[in-house]
Amino acid sequence: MLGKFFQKPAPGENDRVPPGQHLTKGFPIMTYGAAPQISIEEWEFRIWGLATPKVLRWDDFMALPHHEFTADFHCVTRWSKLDVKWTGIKVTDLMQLIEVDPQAAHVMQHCYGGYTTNIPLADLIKEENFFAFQLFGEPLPVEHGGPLRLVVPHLYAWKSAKWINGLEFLQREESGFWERNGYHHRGEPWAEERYSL
Ligand SMILES: Nc1nc2c(c(=O)[nH]1)N[C@H]1C(S)=C(S)[C@@H](COP(=O)(O)O)O[C@H]1N2
Ligand SMILES: [Mo]
Repeated sequence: MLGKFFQKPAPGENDRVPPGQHLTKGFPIMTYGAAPQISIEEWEFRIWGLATPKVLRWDDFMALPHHEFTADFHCVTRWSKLDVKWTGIKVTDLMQLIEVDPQAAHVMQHCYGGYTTNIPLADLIKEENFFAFQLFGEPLPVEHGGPLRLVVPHLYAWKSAKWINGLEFLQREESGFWERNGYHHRGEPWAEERYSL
């Protein structure tokens, strides 16, 4: 018999939960180290590596079109949260402002606080990826990456850098923080790309 507290997924939700994941209604905070506090006045976003170097201030970034996004969120520690509501800026819109060398095939995401995570360029520039500055209609809380974080819905959430402050374009893949510590290089939840062997 099913226990009283067993949360049976609603019809249609089951097929949205990748293998080995369970649903959570809350939104856990997963941060390695302390959350950095950055004011909008001091905030900067840098482009470097195999791209024309550029520094964007908060107002430059916010001048890009704003959109609402609903996305599922999958942490490699086995929780998933469906239908997270964000407001943000499409990665593809940011890409219009920057000039990338045709040799670039990988990207390192850099953050305030020193966290890094690598991503193939093709996985970064998907139409559904965005830089979020609101969560459920409120300014993005600091602990969830405010003032601005990346969200890459099709990969495990360690690829969604909180407090992101730069993109370094690379020819070859390099390892970010968790990838150096054994996490998978790509991290596709439907293929359970959790750890590297
Ligand atoms: N800068 C930074 N970004 C980060 C992390 C981090 O520790 N530092 N943790 C990652 C991991 S493992 C996950 S699951 C998600 C968690 O996002 P949340 O804390 O908003 O749930 O952020 C990712 N982005
Ligand atoms: Mo995570």
